[in-house]
Amino acid sequence: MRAILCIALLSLTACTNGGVMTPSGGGTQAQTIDVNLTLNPSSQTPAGTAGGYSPAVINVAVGTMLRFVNSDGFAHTATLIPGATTFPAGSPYSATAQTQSGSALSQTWSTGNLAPGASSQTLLVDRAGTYLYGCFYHYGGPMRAEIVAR
Ligand SMILES: [Cu+2]
Repeated sequence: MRAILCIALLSLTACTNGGVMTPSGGGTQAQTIDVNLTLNPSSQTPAGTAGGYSPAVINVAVGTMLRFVNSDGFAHTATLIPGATTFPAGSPYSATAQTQSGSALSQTWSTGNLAPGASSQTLLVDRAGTYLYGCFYHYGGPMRAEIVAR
């Protein structure tokens, strides 16, 4: 009985160390996208002009988790533009973007209003593909970016 407990504890320790050392491994550690219209400059991407999020294009592995953190001094959202391969010229959003929804990248999702300093829900990277998203308030800023899941 005592030996079994000891082995269990050793396994837990090994798991924790592995999770910290491996950027995309483990599954519990979410990758973070910084949300900041003030500090993240606009840049050109294959989908059009991005800005307000860092990185502007993030590469993630299927099976990992993503989270948005607002480091700006005012509110933003990060909201999927369903089915888009280039950024639409005008805002694609309705007021529903202001309410948090979704937990999987390939389905409809929005962080809702992210107050200064706030973190979003985690999104499971459930399916390979290119996902464009932006901010309900500052889409034309431009405030939009891209997630590439493989
Ligand atoms: Cu914004």
